[in-house]
Amino acid sequence: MDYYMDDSWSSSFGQRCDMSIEDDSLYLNSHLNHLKIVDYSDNILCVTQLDAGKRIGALYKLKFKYFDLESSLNCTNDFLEIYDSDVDGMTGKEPIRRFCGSDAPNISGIPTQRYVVFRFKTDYTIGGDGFRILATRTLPYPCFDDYFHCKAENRCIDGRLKCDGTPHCDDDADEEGCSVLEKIFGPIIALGVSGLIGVGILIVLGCTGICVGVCVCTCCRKRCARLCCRSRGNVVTPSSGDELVAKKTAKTDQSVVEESALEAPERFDGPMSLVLVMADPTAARSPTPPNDNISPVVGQRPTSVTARSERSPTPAAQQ
Ligand SMILES: [Ca+2]
Ligand SMILES: [Ca+2]
Repeated sequence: MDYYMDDSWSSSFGQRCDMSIEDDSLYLNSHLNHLKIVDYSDNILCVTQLDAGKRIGALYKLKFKYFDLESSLNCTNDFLEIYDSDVDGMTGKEPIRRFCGSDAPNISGIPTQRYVVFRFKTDYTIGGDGFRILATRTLPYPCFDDYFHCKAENRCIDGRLKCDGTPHCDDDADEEGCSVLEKIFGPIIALGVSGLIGVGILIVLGCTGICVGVCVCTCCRKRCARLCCRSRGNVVTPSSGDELVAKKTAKTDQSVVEESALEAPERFDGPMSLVLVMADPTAARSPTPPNDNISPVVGQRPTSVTARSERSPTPAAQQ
């Protein structure tokens, strides 16, 4: 479960300023910033107490996941103070330590009593990523039946913390030997409500980005196709589409064929010209009519050959 020390939030969103919390495992955060993209607020003053419960020897074990507060001399601007006490509520004691800056605080050996109190204060300017603390309630060994023994520190934790996706023992022994399902759902459970909200926001943003990208690409393809057709001299209306473009192209090709047929006598080139060049010497040696020796290739366009032959008399005819 995640709790926050941002007094600008409502308690319904996990804010626990001036409150006491008793839980086997919890995260205490400066504010909602799991992705480290939002600084904590200015002018915060929040005090939160953790209660390890009535069982003899019950203590909280603390572990900083990250820590980043504005640095200042003697931590006078922004700071986090930690107290411990055997009585309910902070009663004017000196803190165990005051923390600021970006180095993860060394909190080994604290707290040593049932109650641990956090006091978070910020000034009017300059923020940071804040902090995120994993607090685990531990009991002395030997353990109760429904507890798990962390051998590394010889303390006991609630059995429900075994294979829940979050390492609680110093050697992570509570996350070893887990089933496949526990390994799949454990990290999801460990995200907590705020973590799941963050993941949901990322998924929505990702899907939105993909949809926008697809729309932009589709529009660009259509626009590029129109520009390409216009550059070839075709007339395309915005609503014509590919089918109309094909019709226009086919019509244009047909017109070219008809024009070529009309202009064929004047545009006699390629293989036809080659036949005429070779036919002239033959005509000089023999007065045989040219149509009798036309090759099959030339026969495809007999009219053109006849017309060109009449305009270009053979040397024999000139003599
Ligand atoms: Ca500050
Ligand atoms: Ca665990």
